[in-house]
This record gives sequence, C-alpha cells and structure tokens, in this order.
Amino acid sequence: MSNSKGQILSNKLEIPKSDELKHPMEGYLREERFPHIWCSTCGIGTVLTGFITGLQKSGLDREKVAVVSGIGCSGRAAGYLRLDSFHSTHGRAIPFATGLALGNPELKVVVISGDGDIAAIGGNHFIHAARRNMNLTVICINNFNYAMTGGQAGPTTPEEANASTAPFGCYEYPFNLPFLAESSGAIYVARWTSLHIRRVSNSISEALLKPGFSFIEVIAPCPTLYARRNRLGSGLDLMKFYHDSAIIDHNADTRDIDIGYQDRITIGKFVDKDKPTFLENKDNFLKKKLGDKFIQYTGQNWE
Ligand SMILES: Cc1ncc(C[n+]2csc(CCOP(=O)(O)OP(=O)(O)O)c2C)c(N)n1
Ligand code: SF4
Ligand SMILES: [Mg+2]
Repeated sequence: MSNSKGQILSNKLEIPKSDELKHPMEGYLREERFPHIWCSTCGIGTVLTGFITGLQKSGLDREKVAVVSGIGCSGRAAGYLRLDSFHSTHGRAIPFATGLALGNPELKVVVISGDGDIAAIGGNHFIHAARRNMNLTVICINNFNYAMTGGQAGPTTPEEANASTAPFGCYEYPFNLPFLAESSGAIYVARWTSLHIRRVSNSISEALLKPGFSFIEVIAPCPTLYARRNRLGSGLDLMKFYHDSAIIDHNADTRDIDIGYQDRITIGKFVDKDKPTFLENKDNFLKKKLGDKFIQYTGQNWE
C-alpha cells in the first residue's frame, strides 16, 4: 500500500521503545494519515484516545487485536490506528468483524463506529451479533446524527432535536442503545460520555478482556452539525452540558435510560455477566452431537 506521495506504508507494528516516545500514543496512530478529518472540538478523537489507553491498560498483545469501522466521521477511527484495522462499508463493520473473529478465534476484534452505522443501516447485524454472543467489542460513538452526510436525523436523534431532515424537530422515538444491546443478548453493556474519558478507557479495557459480545456507547459532541443546528455551542459547551447532566448509576435498569433532548443522561456499567460465546456454544453442542467425529476449529486447521 502507498500514500499519495508514492511512499510505501507499512502495516508492520514497529513499536518505538518507551524512552524514544515523543507521545504516549505514538506507535498507535498512523501519523502518515494526518491531518485527520475531524472538526475542532469534535468528540471522536477523544474516544479514539480512550480506546488506545484502554487497549494499553488491557495488556492485550496488539498483534492479536483487530479494529473495524464502517463509514462516517466515527468510521474513520479504524484507519488512523496503527493496528490491523479495516475501514469497511456503511453498516457492515459488524459482519466484517464477525468474519475476522470466526476466521481467527485468537483475535480480539473491536468495532468502532457511529450511531448511524451501528444502529441504522447496521442495526440488523448489531442485534444478531449480540444474540449469538459473538466475541466482539463494539464501541458506538453516538453524536445523535448522521454527521458525515450533513446532519440527518437517525435512530438515536432525540425527539425535538433539530436535524437537516427534521427542520421542525425530530418526532420519531429514538433507540435506547444499552437496552437494545442488553435485550439482544450482550454480556457487557456500558454508556459514557466523552467527558468521562477515564471511565471510557477503563470500561474498554474491561470489555476487551471479556469473551463475548460487549457494547459501549459513548455520547460525543458533533459541534459542526448537531450542535450548530440546535444552537448548543461548541464541543466544549457540550462537555459542560455532559458535566451538568450526566448521572452515574451502575444499577440503572436499561429500560429506563432513554435520552431526551438536552435532558439528563444516565451513564454507567449496566450489564456485566458471563455466557458461552458463539464458538464455545457451537463447540460444546457439536461435541455432544458428534462425539469422536467432532474436530474443533482453531483457525489453524481449516484445510
Ligand atoms: C450503503 C450506504 N448508504 C449510505 C451511505 C452514506 N453515508 C455515509 S456515512 C453515513 C452516516 C454516518 O452516520 P454515523 O454512523 O452516525 O457516523 P457519524 O458521521 O455521525 O460519525 C451515511 C448515511 C453510504 N456511504 N453507504
Ligand atoms: S461533522 Fe461532526 S462528527 Fe463529523 S468531524 Fe465534524 S464535528 Fe465531528
Ligand atoms: Mg453519528
């Protein structure tokens, strides 16, 4: 692969020694792709930083971690990470990630993408990956709109919020993503805002170490479209709003944590349980059915 200047870009994970680091994130970002596309005070970069910190804290071997994104401003996350990362098509990050996780069960596969990508066009894949308890960590950056394509209303846009396709305000009922994830079968469900970045990174590190379908929603500012159309100010103003209106309640019932327009935001870790993953379940089931004829798939013996 080469960049626009014809320089060869390597996917090889050349990690600088700690005393040579200019920055703690160095080695985790594809600096040759900078400047990034994100607007000033957009929340996506903060979530990316939270992910890198969470990955470092988890102690996982980065050569065994893959990151997949779909399309959108949030969908650019994978492309900036110096990991095995893939920028897939809109709504198809979860099926792409499912293929990776099944093809190589040794990998920890992470999806980082937007609310539109995961809950609108990709909603079907989301509920079925959770139902099957696929071994994936899904991080959804929820900025309440389809930002990249001009600020259209999507399935998480709160009622009353203005969007380019809802000039008088949105009148659809939005998804409550933690409830959707839990009721579909996720074994780990949390919601944070980009202000609560230490909690974001701790949660990511915890989720990465849990086998099965884990889901983390991070509410993040989109100052250029969502905030501008709703006259909510800059990303910094939205961070102040998160400070004043987010309530941490780990015991909250996910059925009760809908997000209203500029209303309180309940955050916390709501679900943390253990259940056999899709592959464990399949192996146990087929072992029982086939006895000695059963050959376990390891990702190495498919031929
Ligand atoms: C199949 C298909 N349909 C529609 C689009 C246009 N499209 C690109 S990004 C996007 C929405 C992105 O919204 P979200 O996932 O919330 O990401 P954000 O930009 O808000 O971070 C849409 C509709 C596309 N690229 N492909
Ligand atoms: S349009 Fe919104 S989501 Fe996209 S980069 Fe700008 S601020 Fe971020
Ligand atoms: Mg969005």
